Amino acid sequence: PLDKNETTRFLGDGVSFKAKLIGILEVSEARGDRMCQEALADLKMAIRAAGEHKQRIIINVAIDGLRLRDEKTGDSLYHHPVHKISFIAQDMTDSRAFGYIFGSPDTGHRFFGIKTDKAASQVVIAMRDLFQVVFALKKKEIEIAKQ
Ligand code: I3P
Repeated sequence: PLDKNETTRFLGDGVSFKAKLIGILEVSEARGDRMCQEALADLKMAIRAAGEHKQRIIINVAIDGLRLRDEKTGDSLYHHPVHKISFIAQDMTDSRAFGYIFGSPDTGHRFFGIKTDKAASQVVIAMRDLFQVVFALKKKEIEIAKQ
């Protein structure tokens, strides 16, 4: 069922979170928790080895997908429609980190590693809620098209 209040949360810019981009890594599969845990660990090691600060970003969780913006400029860095996000993983060793896989069999799959300002579970839950809203909207669209 399509919940009005739930849907409203995700309109426009949707729900926003402060975060930092740990890094991006090409991965071989669309899903898999082990692979994601390894990707997170590798990305964290790489940024530490480089001695660089992670880029500060804003994550917008919205109907048209996830948008990662540079916190300072507001510039959109990445836009990830929901239907091409295949997996989400919370960092098992860090309550403030998570990542997700974006892509398709044609373009390949990329893992986005993110460090959150507050608990990563807040973002993960918002993404799961969004997926349900988008699914319910799609279902409704199909029902209307059938009439
Ligand atoms: C910082 C500290 C922060 C970390 C920051 C580090 O190191 O580890 O916790 O922010 O990362 O620079 P230091 O204590 O030596 O200053 P996060 O917890 O958000 O990762 P950053 O430089 O990539 O922002």
